[in-house]
Amino acid sequence: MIHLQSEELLHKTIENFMIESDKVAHVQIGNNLEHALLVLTKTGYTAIPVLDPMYRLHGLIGTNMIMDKIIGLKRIEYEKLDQIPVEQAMKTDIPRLKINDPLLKGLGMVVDHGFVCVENEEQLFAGIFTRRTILKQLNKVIRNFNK
Ligand code: 2BA
Repeated sequence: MIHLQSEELLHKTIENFMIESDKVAHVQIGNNLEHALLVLTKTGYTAIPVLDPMYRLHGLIGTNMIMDKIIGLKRIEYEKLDQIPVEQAMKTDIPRLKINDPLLKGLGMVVDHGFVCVENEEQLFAGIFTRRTILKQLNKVIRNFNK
């Protein structure tokens, strides 16, 4: 029975476990690094998706990428923050999931990534699949297993 429960879980799709796009903090192409740093600081996340107005996913922007862009030879050049658009600092080579991908695929990906962006059939951003979500589910299965 317990084995069956975990089998059922692993055969569910990513759509059942993702954080929906309207609850995901993001920045838009064209926003500058000052705005991105503000969003990251206010939300408390270390990295968030970069989208365009059509909700297509272009990359991820994180505090480390912003700092890397403004570190000069002798000092941190904060005055550059409002001159550089996010697309010049974001990471574009990022893992992606589809809403219909099996949970097991997502599980493998969050071993190396804190979260993975999810796209729908129209290649539009649908949400994110996070390490916390899958750990919560596994925690439930393991606790039931021990009952
Ligand atoms: P981090 O920002 O590095 O956060 C690492 C973990 O710290 C999160 O794991 C979560 O457990 C906790 N955490 C950080 N900030 C939080 C906050 N404001 N509220 C609640 N918990 C917070 P996960 O939840 O597995 O998230 C993994 C990564 O996914 C995060 O890494 C962040 O980059 C991204 N993320 C998660 N939720 C997001 C959201 N609603 N919008 C944008 N990005 C999100």
